[in-house]
Amino acid sequence: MVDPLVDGRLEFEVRLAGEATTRSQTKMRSPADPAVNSRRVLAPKLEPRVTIHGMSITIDPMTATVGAEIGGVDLADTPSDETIAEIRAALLEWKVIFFRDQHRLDRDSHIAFGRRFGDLEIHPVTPKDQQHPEVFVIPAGGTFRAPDVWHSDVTWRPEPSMGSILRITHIPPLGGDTLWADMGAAYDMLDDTTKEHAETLIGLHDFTTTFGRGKSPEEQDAMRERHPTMEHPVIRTHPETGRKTIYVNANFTIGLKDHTPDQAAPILRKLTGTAKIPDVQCRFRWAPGSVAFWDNRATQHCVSNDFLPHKRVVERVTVTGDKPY
Ligand SMILES: O=C(O)CCC(=O)C(=O)O
Ligand SMILES: [Fe+2]
Repeated sequence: MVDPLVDGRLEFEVRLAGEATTRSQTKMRSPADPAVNSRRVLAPKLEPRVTIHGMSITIDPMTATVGAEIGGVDLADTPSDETIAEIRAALLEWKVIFFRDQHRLDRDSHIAFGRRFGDLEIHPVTPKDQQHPEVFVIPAGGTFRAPDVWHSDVTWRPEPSMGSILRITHIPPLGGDTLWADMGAAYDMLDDTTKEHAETLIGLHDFTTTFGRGKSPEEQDAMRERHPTMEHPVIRTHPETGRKTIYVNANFTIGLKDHTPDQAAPILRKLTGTAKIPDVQCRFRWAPGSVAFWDNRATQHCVSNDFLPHKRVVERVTVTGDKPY
């Protein structure tokens, strides 16, 4: 085992007062690099802001593996192709990235920014008359809860989302943080027997159990016809980093192929429960102008409803992805 602190393979050289900071390794490591599948250690944060030479953005990591705040970019200003490439690299490395003070971002520029990363999907529960159908509005308040079951977005699709970009449009006076879990780090924490077993399993992902709640059986049948239950590997390989991640979630994964509900339940409980381990999480406090961009292939997320009954509204654009393998 290589100890990154002992042999000097640090991710970053941390800036001492007044000194420049450089990144000691190339931006993307290949999946063959043993460091990719082991937990990475950052040097103690003497100066939290990491400035990378030759890059137009700043990256301020929040934990050792997941979450970073990005500075130096106005998302409403049509970032250059080079800046978009840097943002994409930061997303792959930190799995969820945050932008502050994006006060000029509106629905049009939110959509335009999202399109720089791929096609945007239209969520089936988006009201038909919405002028910007790519924007999925998620309101909460009173007794109406924000999504507080750990999940990755739209895993019920045949080709689920690559990433989601979220803008807060109504901030509650307190609380309402969102949490993300690094599902690659969660995979690493499994014992070898569980890893080997999980790799043989196929998860069943369903739209109707969440979005059809409270609807009649007939309506639910119609929904399921439009969005049939999907099969995805329980452990997927990230198509860009090669990282293995746990790809079942407590919201949309309703069972396991070739397993009875009783057989599947304890396995799914164990695997989905890994998102709740604090060591793999980061937590974000929203402020006016905050934007979050996460990789749905690498993370799961969950809102804390500790702000209720106050009002909280967010708007999401969702970049399409490819078939998990
Ligand atoms: O409201 C949030 O912070 C996240 C909601 C959510 O699950 C999503 O936007 O996909
Ligand atoms: Fe979500």
